[in-house]
Amino acid sequence: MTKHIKISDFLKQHLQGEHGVALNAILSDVVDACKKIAVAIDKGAVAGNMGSLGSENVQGEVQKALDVITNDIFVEACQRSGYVAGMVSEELVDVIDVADEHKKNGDYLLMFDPLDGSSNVNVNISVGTIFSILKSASKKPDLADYLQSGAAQICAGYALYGTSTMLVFTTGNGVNGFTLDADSNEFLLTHPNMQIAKETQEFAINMSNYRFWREPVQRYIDECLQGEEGDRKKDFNMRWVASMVAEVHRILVRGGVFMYPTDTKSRSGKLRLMYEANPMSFIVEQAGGASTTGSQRILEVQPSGIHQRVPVMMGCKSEIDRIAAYHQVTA
Ligand code: AHM
Ligand code: MG
Repeated sequence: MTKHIKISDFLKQHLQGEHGVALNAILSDVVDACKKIAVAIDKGAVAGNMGSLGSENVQGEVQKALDVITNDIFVEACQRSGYVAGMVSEELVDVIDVADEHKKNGDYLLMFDPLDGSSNVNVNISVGTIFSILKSASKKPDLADYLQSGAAQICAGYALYGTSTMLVFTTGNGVNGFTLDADSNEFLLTHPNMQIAKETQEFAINMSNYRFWREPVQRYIDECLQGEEGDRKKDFNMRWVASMVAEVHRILVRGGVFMYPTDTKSRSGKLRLMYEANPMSFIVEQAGGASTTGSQRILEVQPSGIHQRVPVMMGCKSEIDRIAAYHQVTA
């Protein structure tokens, strides 16, 4: 059997330079958090994790929904290193201050979505965790310190809780994927230097929103659907998992594009810039792909709020360039 490198050894070997020590510590905590989240998800209904907030189980104990459980796991694990000055979670309206006992000299910011695709939980389909690390200008960050464009990220990654649990991340030097080995409970490097295929015949979009999309998106999808007989002269396949992590992972492994564009129902798009679109865009670009709002590279969007939404189109570079060009035509 191939001997795979443990993630802890990989971090020691590969994280050097200005952020090396801090990133090693923060990522080690992220690894720990994702392992714990994998266990919580895996237990599912057996642990009573599927209930909604406020409901009671048969013992009269209040059940906690998995999105709250996973948020608490992530915050608890990731404040320990002493390098994190503050966090932002999809689950919490305000920024999260690091507990006093963990406050040291941290000046890094951690943005995360602890359970992406959470509507999949009750039907036992893949979900994920997404994270992004920024450097703060201050050890006591205020809102302005958080509002950095995605180009400033020093690390981004996701965990995918699928048929196996994987952790994929970049620090701006390529993308590497690790699979959780159930025997040793270690993440092992199984997908070194992940690259997005230069050509594709697969797209992922929620087709039920077709009538709400803008013309450039309808045009792109229409052409894909015309297949061999249309201008594209090739047939396209479609996938929709309803979990961005699973869609992006599929694109890293076998190519494609993922789209959650703006539409007349949600004029800013559905997905969140700082802990969904930005980290995934950083990974996709580092794997040779591209990412756009339609009119702008996502990593260059200047955020105005920590929970800001943004239209998202990412994946195979030649397809994303085509989609951006269609937006130019109608701009
Ligand atoms: P969530 O963070 O509340 O789970 O929402 C984000 C998810 C993405 O993972 C996924 O791409 C999208 O919402 C699915 O949306 P839809 O309900 O239109 O299928
Ligand atoms: Mg999400």
